[in-house]
Amino acid sequence: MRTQIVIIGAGPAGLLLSQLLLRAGIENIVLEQRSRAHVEGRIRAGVLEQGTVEMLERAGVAERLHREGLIHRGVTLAIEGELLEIDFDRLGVAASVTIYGQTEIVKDLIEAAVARGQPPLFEAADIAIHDIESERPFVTYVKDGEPQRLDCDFVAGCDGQHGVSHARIPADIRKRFERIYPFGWLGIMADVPPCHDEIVYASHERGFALASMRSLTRSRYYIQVPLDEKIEDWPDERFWREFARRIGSNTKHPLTTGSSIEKSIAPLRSSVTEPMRHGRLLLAGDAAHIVPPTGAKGLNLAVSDIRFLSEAFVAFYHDGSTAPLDAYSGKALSRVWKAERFSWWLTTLLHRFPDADAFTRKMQMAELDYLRHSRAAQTALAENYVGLALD
Ligand code: FAS
Ligand code: PHB
Repeated sequence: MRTQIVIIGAGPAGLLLSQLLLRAGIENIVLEQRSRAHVEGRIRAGVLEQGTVEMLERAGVAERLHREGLIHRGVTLAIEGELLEIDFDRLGVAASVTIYGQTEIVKDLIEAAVARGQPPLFEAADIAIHDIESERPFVTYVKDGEPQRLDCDFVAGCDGQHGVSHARIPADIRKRFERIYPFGWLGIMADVPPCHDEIVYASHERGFALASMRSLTRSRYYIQVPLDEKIEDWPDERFWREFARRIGSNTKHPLTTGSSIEKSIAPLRSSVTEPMRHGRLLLAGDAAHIVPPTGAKGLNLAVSDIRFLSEAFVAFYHDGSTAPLDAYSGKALSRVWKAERFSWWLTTLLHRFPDADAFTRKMQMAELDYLRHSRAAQTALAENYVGLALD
């Protein structure tokens, strides 16, 4: 079988790329190793930059997002329980973020693909990428026990941090930059009203905490935990006690507790693979880079990669121009590194590092004090949080 572009991975990056290309008349097939139910059931991000909303509008899948998403024009820090409001409008940062679960974006994109009669090919096993240094690459996989082959012009590696694509960049060319953090996030989802009207990032002696939401009746909360923590050691009651101590009692609404509908521990790391292209293989999203979720950048970076990549493919197929494809890796990495820096900075500022000495702790407290009193520092945080302008 043949198509123009094979997309590996039906996460937000792969699904959005597929939708944009099809709307531009460019044939593509999405190969996904997991089932549709698994992909649609994964709980991940929740904060969308304005640029992400614009891309979902461009893809024609923003109708439910506009109906159900919550617009936030600020974010709050809780420093040892004392609140600091980062008000985007007051700081002259003319932007907002939208609260809408990544799970919902994935469902909307899959529904659009099914509606146009081109659903992702789920449960495709043993996917392998071939001849990316030629002009006739191909992908092999196994479906229902039958070996298959897809010939194409390009392969888009959108298969996340555990995918096969990034390793297809030759080892003597591939460079990986990484920082592993000595803690993880224990996240809980509960059908309880949020304790604050905005997202709250809490810096506390006992560790970081985050109060987020999915709607006015569903909250998403996290606490920093040591890397070796076991989820079974965290019954809901223990989570709620610890979360309440870290978030403090100054939030706008009292903390409503309830049974968790999801609870999991995710490790944190910063990681970038360079370059994001080799021959006819192009990487996008988590397949190329990982950020600690502190800055709410993971999903948004995936979308900005797809903006650059989809525009480059359109230029290739509509105008025969290869320049945007040749510039893709450099252009995407320029934005990736700025988001990596912001996510690393906010993680380093707000978390308790187990091996930190007294001086490091004093540096954190001094920077938090500076942030509290400096409009310039707050503006810098705000403009990074809402998403830097696309170059
Ligand atoms: P994804 O990982 O979402 O999708 C990759 C897809 O490729 C998956 O469906 C996978 O099954 C498939 N795949 C993998 N290997 C394959 C193979 N060999 N063949 C075929 N398919 C294959 N970001 C935030 O902004 N905020 C958050 O709070 C947040 N929380 C997160 C929590 C967790 C546990 C994780 C892992 C990530 C979190 N992220 C968060 C980041 C996350 O949202 C990613 O940035 C986002 O999913 C990136 O989308 P994709 O690049 O499409 O990768
Ligand atoms: C979430 O709602 O899951 C969320 C919000 C902000 C973050 C990370 C996760 O920085």
